[in-house]
Amino acid sequence: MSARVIYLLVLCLGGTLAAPSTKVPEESKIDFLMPNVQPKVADTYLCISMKANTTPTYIVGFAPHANMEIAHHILLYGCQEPGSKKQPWNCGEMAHLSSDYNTGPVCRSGAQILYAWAMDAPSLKLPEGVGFTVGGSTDVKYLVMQVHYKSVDTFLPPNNKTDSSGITMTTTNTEMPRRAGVYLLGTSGIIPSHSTVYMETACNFDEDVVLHPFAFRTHTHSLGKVVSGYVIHDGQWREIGRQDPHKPQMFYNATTPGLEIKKGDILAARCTMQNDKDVDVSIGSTQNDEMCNFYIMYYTDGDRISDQTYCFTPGPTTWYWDQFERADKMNLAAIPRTASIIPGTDKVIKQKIPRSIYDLYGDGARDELLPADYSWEALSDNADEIYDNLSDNDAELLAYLKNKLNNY
Ligand code: IYT
Ligand code: CU
Ligand code: CU
Repeated sequence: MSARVIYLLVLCLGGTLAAPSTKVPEESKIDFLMPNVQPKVADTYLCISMKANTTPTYIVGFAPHANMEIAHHILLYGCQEPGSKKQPWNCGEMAHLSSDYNTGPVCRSGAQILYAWAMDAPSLKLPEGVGFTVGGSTDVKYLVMQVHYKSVDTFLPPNNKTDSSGITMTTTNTEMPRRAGVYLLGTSGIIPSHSTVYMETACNFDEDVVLHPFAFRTHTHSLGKVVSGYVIHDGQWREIGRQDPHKPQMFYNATTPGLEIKKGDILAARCTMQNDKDVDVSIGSTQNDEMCNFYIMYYTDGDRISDQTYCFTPGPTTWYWDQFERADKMNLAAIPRTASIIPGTDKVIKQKIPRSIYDLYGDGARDELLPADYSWEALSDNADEIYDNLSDNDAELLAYLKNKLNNY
């Protein structure tokens, strides 16, 4: 059953691509749906793949077919090679041993996100004349769709239902005047126990192509409070997007319309993370780890997209925006105050460090420690415990601060 559905899907895509191209864009709808799956373990992530054709196809629209009671999120990836040949397969961040499905990564190589849906969010509309190019000579040889089944009650007795959630894509063979792409900003790093830290990343945009960002997506696990992304042009910070990562993690319209990203500009993002746990949390791939991601969806006028597709920097406790090689061009005094404000609220979420560090340097020192809006607050709770119990990461944070102080 499942194999046949996939086979039909592949035939369908092949059929569309074989049609002769005409002047008027001829659009087709392609269903990319789960083949009546029945995951039995909560938090199962299932993937299916579809081969793209040898001639380019332009995806000009996405419509989700899902219901938030069943599918928590859907991600559409472009891959050079899919994570498995068996359909469907378990492609979760922590593959479940008890799963009925074969496990594997989403993509074996060349992963990039093309579309995201989550929790009954409305469908994303691409701007006029914009399409994602897949197949042909592009890096997208396969499309892979991942569906997150958070609760599996409907699949168990007595209901025993099956699911066919997915996406309907609107495609055409007619070349689109504008091409869409996705650029990912992220960090590595550590969020020390009982602290609030900024995970920051910055990169030069150094390509001879102008990007028009029109949508953005944020991604953290549970410790993210707010994620914001910017383009800095001649020392001026412009917000591409800012979101509470506890809201559905889909693509939202850019918060500043009409922005451009040009050669020589700096792209920057910050995740404000709060760790109230008794253990340090690192960036990593499982749900027990954290992530700090800011995705920019853009279009270009023409057929060329950015060759650079991502930017990752180390993050806390050693790397902040002021460590960037071109920090002098960032105008750190102009970091928007809102960078660490959750949309719809008005309080700046400041970095907080364990009392132990604060005690060592006191008020004056704290103010000297970090530039711009890097004001730190000392934690009042757990102060004594933490003081007696400096973890390795606190020690690292301390070393960093000491080093800063020595430079004055
Ligand atoms: C460590 C981390 O930040 N992982 C992210 C970013 C990432 C995206 C892709 C990493 C790799 C990729 O191929 I595409 I390697 C991460 O895993 N983000 C998740 C999805 O896996 C994409 C997310 O929902 O944004
Ligand atoms: Cu999900
Ligand atoms: Cu993640």
